[in-house]
Amino acid sequence: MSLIHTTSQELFQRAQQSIPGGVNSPVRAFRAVGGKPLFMKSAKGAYLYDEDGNQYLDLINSWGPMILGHAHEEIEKAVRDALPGSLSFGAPTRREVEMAELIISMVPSVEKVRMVNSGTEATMSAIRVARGYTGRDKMIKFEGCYHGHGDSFLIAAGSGAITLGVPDSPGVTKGVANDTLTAPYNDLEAVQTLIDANPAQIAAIILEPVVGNMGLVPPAEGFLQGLRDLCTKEGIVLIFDEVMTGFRLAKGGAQELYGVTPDMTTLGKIIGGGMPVGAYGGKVDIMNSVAPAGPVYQAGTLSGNPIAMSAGMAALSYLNEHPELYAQLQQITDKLVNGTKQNMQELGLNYTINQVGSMYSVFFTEEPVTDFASAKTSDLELFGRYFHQMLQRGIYLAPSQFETLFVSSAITDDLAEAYLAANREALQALQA
Ligand code: KE4
Repeated sequence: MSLIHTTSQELFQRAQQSIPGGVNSPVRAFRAVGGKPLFMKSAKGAYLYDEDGNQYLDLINSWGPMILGHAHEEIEKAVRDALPGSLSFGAPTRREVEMAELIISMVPSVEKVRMVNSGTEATMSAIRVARGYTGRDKMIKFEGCYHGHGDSFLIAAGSGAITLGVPDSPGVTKGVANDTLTAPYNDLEAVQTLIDANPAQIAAIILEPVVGNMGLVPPAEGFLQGLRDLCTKEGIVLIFDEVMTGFRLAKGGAQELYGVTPDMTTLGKIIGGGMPVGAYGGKVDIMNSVAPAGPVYQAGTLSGNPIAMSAGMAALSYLNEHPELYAQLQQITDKLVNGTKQNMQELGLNYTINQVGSMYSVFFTEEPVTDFASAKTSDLELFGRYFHQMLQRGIYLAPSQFETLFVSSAITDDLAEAYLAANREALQALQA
C-alpha cells in the first residue's frame, strides 16, 4: 500500500527554503530513517492525519505529551474556556498558583516549583540552581541521556543529538564542556570514580530515571537508590529529569514508581497537555535560592502563561482523578510488547525490546540494551527499513532507533491488534 505524500513533499521543499533542514526540531526530519517527513494537518484520539489525508496510528504522541490521545475533550474545553480572558498578561494569575499546588500534590520531591516554557528551560535552570545552591561548578550526566539542548547537556547527548551524529555539538565551549562529567548509565562505580577525582566540586548529578533518549533503558536494580545514597553522602544535588517520565509512569512519575526521591525534578511534555510548558522544582531550601526569593536568576516572559496553564491543569487534573488510567496504559502496552515478541519468535527473530509502563523500544540488536554502548549495537539501517514498513501500513513510529515510543490511552485493544498485524507484516518484509 503506497500512500500518496505529494502535499507533504511540496511543503517540505518549501520549508527547507525558510527553516533549517525544513523542521523546527531535528528529529522530525527523518534524517535517521531516510525519506521525507510527513506534514501533519490534524489529529484526534489515537490518530494523526497528514496533509494528503493519510491516517496514522500515533505511537509518538508529540514525543510524550498526548498521553490521553489527541484533541481530548476536557483539555480542549479548558483552552476554549480560557480564551476569552485574553492570552497573556505578564502578571501573576490564580491559575499558576493552582497549577503549582497540583504539581506539588502529585510529585513526591517537589515542595516548591517554578514554571518555564520547555523541558530545556527546566533542566538549564535546575542545573544553575544546583550550582548556585552548592557553590560548586561541575555536574555529572550519563552517556546517551538527553536533557534538552542547553550547552551543559550537549556532551554525549542522546535523542536527536546522537541520531544526527553530534552527541557533542559544535558551539559548546571547552569551558562549559569541562564542567560536564559523563559516566555510562547504570554504572555506579564510574560515578564513584568521578566523585573521588573531583572532591567537593560536583554540584549535581542529573539523569533520566528511566531513559527514553537512547531508546528505552530502565535503571538497573539498585542504581537509583545508589545514586540517592551517593548524593546524600557527598552533598550533591540529585536531579531526576522527568520531562518524559513525569506524570507518565505514575502520577508522581518514575520517583513514585521506583520509590526514590531526588532533591530536584525537571518536568515537561505532559505537564502542558500539548502546550509549551516546563517546570523545575524540589526541596524548599533549594528552591528558595531562586530569584526573587534568592540570588539564582531565572525568568521568562511567557512562564505560567494562562492558556498553557489551563491546558496543563486539565491534563494533570484528569490524570490525578483517574489513577486507573495507569493500569490501562500498562495493560495495552504489555499487549503491544508481548504481541511483538510473539511475532518475532514465530519469525525466528530475537531483537531486544525494553519497556517500562507505557514507554517501549524495539532495538534491532540481539544484545541486552542497558546503556549507550549496547544501544549502539543496533542495526540502524534495519531500523530504518522497519520504520518505513510500518509507516506504509499506517503506523507512525519515532523516526530514530534512539527514541522511545509513547502509548496513549486512546489506543484500544482493537487498535493494538491492528498494530500487531502491521508489525508482523513489517518484520516479514524485512526478511524478504
Ligand atoms: P524540550 O526542550 O524539547 O521541551 O525538552 C527537552 C528534554 C529534556 N529532558 C528529556 C528527558 C527529554 O526527553 C527532552 C526532550 N525530548 C525529545 C525527544 N527525545 C523531544 C523531541 C525533540 O527534540 O523534538
